Amino acid sequence: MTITITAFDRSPDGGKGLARDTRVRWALEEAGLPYEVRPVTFEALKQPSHLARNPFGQIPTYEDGGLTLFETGSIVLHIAEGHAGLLPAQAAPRARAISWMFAAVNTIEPPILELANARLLERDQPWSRERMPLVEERVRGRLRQLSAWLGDREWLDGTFSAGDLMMVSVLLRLRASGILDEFRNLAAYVARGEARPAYQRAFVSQAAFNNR
Ligand code: GTB
Repeated sequence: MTITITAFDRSPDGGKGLARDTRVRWALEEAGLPYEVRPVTFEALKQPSHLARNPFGQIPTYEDGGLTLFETGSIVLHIAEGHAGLLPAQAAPRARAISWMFAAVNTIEPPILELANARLLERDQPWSRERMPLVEERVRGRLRQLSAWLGDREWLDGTFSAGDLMMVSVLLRLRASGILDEFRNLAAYVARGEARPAYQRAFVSQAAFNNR
């Protein structure tokens, strides 16, 4: 049975890899798994057939035989648990890699999303300019801590793992703001992730999909 994921019929970024199907494509490429992509329009996202896959009416979802999953963290973990290369075999480093996956979505991603919302959705509000430095500083605060941990390590904890895949994916959303480049080791870390052949394949396929 071929794995099927869902993605925006046309991503608002026009194929820059920022929509969250890219991280699932990347995990599938790292694992060497073939997959199909079902496009979903914004209208179809909120229809019963898609809500049965994801109750929140979002992409991406993952289907394999009888199993349907939503939430990128859970999808990437499921892929990583079943295939070599994304999680260490030994119990302790494996548990630490999973901690980094949670850190990516629970600790680093929320202030980055807050910044994206402030810039995209709230910029016309009368309080937007006044609030922006506060929102940006929350992102910098987390990046300072992450940067201090990373130091001159290549990856977050030993070899590349699903923790790095999730963290790089989350940090990529920041690049356009310029804030990522304030942290030289984090910018280099993200570039190392993007240079992986599996990421390159995922990026090219989502771009081709969005420009089909
Ligand atoms: N926590 C969920 C997960 O990790 O799976 C979040 C999923 C999510 O936010 N999905 C978004 C979605 O379906 C797409 S990725 N939104 C439609 C809706 O909620 O109605 C977010 C996204 C979209 C577009 C860009 N872009 O164009 O730059 C970037 C990120």
